[in-house]
Amino acid sequence: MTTGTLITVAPTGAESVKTEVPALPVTLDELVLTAKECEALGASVIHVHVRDDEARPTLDPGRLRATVAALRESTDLIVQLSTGGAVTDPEADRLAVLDAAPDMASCTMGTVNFGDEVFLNRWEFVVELHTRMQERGIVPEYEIFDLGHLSALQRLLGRYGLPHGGHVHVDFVMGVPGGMPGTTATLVAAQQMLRELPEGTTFSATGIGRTSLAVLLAALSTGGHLRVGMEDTVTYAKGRQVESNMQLVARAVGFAQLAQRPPLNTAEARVLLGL
Ligand code: KMH
Ligand code: ZN
Repeated sequence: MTTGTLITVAPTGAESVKTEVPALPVTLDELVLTAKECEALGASVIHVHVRDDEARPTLDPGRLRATVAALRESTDLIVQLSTGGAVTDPEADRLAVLDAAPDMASCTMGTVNFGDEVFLNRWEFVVELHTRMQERGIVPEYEIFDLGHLSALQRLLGRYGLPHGGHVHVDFVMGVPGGMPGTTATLVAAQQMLRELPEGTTFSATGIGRTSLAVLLAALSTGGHLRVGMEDTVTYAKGRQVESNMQLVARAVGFAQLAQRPPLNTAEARVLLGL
């Protein structure tokens, strides 16, 4: 049965530079304002990376705690902190993200070439993230950058058990140079592999850069959910910069409604994700 659409906004990320992308929300005030506006449009989850006073990515524990508190105070959004951080972040800092006690956190299922860099996710590190989240009642979103990451997830769940809440939700992050391509054929292949995972496993999909629309349409037509935002896409159309995260969320909501899969509200999203 096809359900409504879970829409996640990823407003900031760790890669874009504020001076090159002035609309990127980097301060707490900018983030909270964006969050409120995206929630009003139909987003129900926010995937959060924070920045320091110079707008550089940071995993500063105090900032992460303050961000979780501010988002909870001003919105009903499900707060998902990134444990991916930036490619330069050490494992200890990435694990310490969980100390900010978010509702959800990302958990990337393997190492991937990431443009000219490497996004390192050793097996032991992934196991540590998964088991700490189980102990602390934090719901993971398993980030899948390549098809082999789904086999790693099958192995993880087989050895260490289901996540807190019992529901498995993955996000296909497609179109990263070095990861799986952002095409319909690849998305269908990834979706087919979900058959090897626990029944009821759900997926969102994210197309980086110019793959965003192809991935969005493929996800909607295969029963998937959507992640959009300036973490993943800063070009709205050829020659046209994204003006705001709201513009991307509004476009996703429009497509979801056309597909007769309207956005889930935050209460419905909590039920879907086992929160
Ligand atoms: N910034 C990337 C290196 C995540 O948030 O968990 C990792 C990333 C994935 O964005
Ligand atoms: Zn991220």
